[in-house]
Amino acid sequence: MKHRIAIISVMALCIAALWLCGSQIYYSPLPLRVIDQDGSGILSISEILNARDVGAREVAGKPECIEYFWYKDGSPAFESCSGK
Ligand SMILES: [Ca+2]
Repeated sequence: MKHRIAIISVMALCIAALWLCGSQIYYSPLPLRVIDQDGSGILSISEILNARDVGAREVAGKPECIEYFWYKDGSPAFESCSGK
């Protein structure tokens, strides 16, 4: 019985961790290639946790564009233009 409870607890933790990672990626305004900051092709835990740590600001001279920047240092992460 104790083993069953331990297994169920570990499974619940794994599901919660997967849900957290998935929601971080899903709700991030950044594309996966930008979230993968080191370009390794694999998203690390720190990259996933940073995925939503971005702000948005207008781009001077480009009213149709929004620049996403990293909160940690204000450096630009990604620019999205509506293409009008
Ligand atoms: Ca990576």
